[in-house]
Amino acid sequence: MAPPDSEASRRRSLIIVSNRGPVTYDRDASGERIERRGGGGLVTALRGLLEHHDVTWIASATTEEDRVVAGEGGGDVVLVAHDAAAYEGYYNVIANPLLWFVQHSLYGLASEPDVDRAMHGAWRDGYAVVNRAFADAVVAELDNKPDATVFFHDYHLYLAPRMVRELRPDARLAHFVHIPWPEDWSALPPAMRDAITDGLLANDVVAFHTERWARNFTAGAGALGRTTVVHHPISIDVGEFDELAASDGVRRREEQLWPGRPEKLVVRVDRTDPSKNIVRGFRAFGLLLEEHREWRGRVSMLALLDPSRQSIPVYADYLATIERVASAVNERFGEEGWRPVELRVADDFLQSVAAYKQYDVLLVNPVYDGLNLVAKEGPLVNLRAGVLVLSENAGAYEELSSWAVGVNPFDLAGQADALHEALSMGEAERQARAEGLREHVRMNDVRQWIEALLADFDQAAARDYGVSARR
Ligand code: GDG
Repeated sequence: MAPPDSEASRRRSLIIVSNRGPVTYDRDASGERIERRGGGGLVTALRGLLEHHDVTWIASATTEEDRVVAGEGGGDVVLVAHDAAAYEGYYNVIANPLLWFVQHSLYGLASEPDVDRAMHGAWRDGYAVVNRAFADAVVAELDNKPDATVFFHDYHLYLAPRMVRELRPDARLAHFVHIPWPEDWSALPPAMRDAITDGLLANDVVAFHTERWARNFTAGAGALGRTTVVHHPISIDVGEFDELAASDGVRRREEQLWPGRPEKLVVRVDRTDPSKNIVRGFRAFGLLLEEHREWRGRVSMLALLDPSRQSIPVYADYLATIERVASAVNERFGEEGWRPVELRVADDFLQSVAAYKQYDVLLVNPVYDGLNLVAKEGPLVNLRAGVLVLSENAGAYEELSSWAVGVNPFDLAGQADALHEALSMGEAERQARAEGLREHVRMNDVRQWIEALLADFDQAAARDYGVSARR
């Protein structure tokens, strides 16, 4: 075997494995198959790989037509059709909410989680079964591409790497965890948390966005064995965003964004997820209006919220609370001709980009967040030297803190103060901070993220080569 080529730009053989894939299929009214581009930051970030490398992408079949495509086999996208009951347990009981809640520290431990028989059943007959189906699909693909690096994504797939490793001891495996890695996993029974750690440690490379998450993982994992733990923050496709910001669709939405906009606009853009801390954001804004009468009638908060995971009761409840608290702020402070909070619950990505261009303050205050792409996208295209108010628990804070106004996400008073500071900041300071953010994002495009990871895969492969050469 020749030593692996370390040149980062050469064409590679990759198998990407993620729950959601780059495309989903449906049928139109006439019965013709149609292809839809998958959403989300992950798919956008990885799409660049498709152009330059030999990539097979393995993902779950999520529509009826996906299942038909899965049965046909072949192609660069392999869709795995799961048993419906297994998928329900895997996705709606274990991955979201249990793992998501543990990893974002969202549980109030006095009353939740209840790891009851049903949850143990969902772990065994859902999460493990779906992970096994993914592992089998990876092993079948490795038979076609034995030199490929397998690149797993996220918390849906913690068990699959160990399952693959047992069947293919020499496979090259890597895993990127897109969400936080907390210090405290004690809400999970030991068998579950040990299986998660063991699954990840079957990889040659385990990667996180930040040093903080990587450090927590390393501290809890014990002996790392063959695994290298690294951290590289994901980023955005700067060229694509520049084009998008200048596009007709975004310009049209900018004109419609807020006829008769107030003097100052605070914007937030989020999925309706409890980790995003939307309710505390409204409460902090209410506190600002209570304590600083001078802002009444002059500043409004525009919240563009993409409805998320509404089949999970806690998510449906959270959206109801969002609507209630936004109304309460409006009832208390609203006046003829001025609405304090404008809430729009819709999936309209172009509207989000339009709002990025127009904010005076961008509020990104998650309880915890693996990274948070909004904190990079907004400053890249903003036209008003707007100020970023950023949670210290967002992964992006590690990179962006020197230009942002930092907040603790639980500190309502602190967030109200931060909003006041951001709204009152002088022009020169706002310009300097906005420029710092923009330049940082420009210089650290998503390509840097991918190249850094590919270099890590090379290093791991070189190390394995060294080991086998010595044998
Ligand atoms: C996870 C981690 C990590 C905006 N409006 C709409 C819409 N967007 C786009 C944004 C942005 C994306 O959605 C949201 O990305 P985030 O990073 O803020 O958050 P998560 O969805 O929680 O992503 C996160 C990320 O993975 C990548 O590793 O940064 O920490 O939680 O790109 O522009 N998308 C849709 N409709 C909209 O109206 N579909």
